[in-house]
Amino acid sequence: MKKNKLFTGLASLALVAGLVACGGEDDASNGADDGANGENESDTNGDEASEYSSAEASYVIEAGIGLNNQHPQYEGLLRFKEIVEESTDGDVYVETYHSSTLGDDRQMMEALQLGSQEVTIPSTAPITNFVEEYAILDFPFLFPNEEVAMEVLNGEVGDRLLDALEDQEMVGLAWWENGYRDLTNSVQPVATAEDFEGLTLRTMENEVHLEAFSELGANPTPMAFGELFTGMQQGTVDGQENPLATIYLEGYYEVQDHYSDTNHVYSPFVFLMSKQFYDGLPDNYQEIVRDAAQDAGEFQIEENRRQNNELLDSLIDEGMEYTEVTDEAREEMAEIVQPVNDSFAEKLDQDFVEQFYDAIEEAEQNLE
Ligand code: TK8
Repeated sequence: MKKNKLFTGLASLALVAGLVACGGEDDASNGADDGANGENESDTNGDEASEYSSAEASYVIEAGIGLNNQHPQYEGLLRFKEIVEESTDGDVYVETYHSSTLGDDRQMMEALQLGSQEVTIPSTAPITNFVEEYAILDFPFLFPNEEVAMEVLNGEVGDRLLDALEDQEMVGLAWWENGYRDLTNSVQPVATAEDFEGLTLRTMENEVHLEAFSELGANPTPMAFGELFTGMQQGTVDGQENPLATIYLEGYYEVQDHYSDTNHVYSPFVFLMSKQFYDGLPDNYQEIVRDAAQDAGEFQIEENRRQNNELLDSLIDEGMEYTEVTDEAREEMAEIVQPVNDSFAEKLDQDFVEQFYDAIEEAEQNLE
């Protein structure tokens, strides 16, 4: 990725300033108790405290995410806002919206294409509806760990995936991280592949996920993230799968009984900007938003991993029953869904698939 030294320097200065300014803000680790859906109601969408204002800015970025304001993704977005506003002395202003108020991942991407919204940070799964190569990221049990995943995404194949977004009127500025996905449900403890049988599970809007969960014997139902809490509450679905931080911070323990650390698929986020908007920015501002997305992403990834690793006890405290999934059980699940991976891999560009698998192998060796 191209980097301009001057602006990288500016961005990291702003980052330090941001760290200081940030102290004492929302405490994400215990915020989930604040609202029925894990939200902190006192926080107004679009209007986060800032010394700058949209009225004085030449460019206003409307940035929306699906998760609530307790999630590290929102903290990362606030970091992006700080860096961009400080680096441009308020000439680029960022309005931040959480909890799907601007729409769900897919709708927000469509708004980016139209140029009616400037930024969103979706999970990659719904991107397959725009660029089919993204399907490879949804293959269950593909990446052995988060470090390998990030090494691959930040390398050549990852760049190739980001570049492919331009034909879809979007610019991919950086990889962020959602994390390994785990299962929750209200019917039965799930410890092995057999336990998926008959469960109605909400999945993201993605063919690989639909087929993989069918293969495991579940009844997958694609549903927008914003409808999920109500879907579980009303019993439209028995369960869902998301990383631990989401499960806890969105308050799913209020409507779900069982949690299993299936770790069945690694889920990246990608920081997207409307191409129309990006192309209209002067070169130095393009550098600033690019570096800010990258730097804020590094912070987001660190915070996200910390919470994904630490929140299990809190989830149990809230009354969820934890079922441990053994490596052996994961291997059995992986074997069952392998034909799904293989059949999707056949449909994709073969050079790309090969390049992708090679990159995983190489990253594993480098990180050994
Ligand atoms: C939030 C989504 C969410 C994803 C999902 O907009 O839909 O389950 O995991 O994080 O991107």
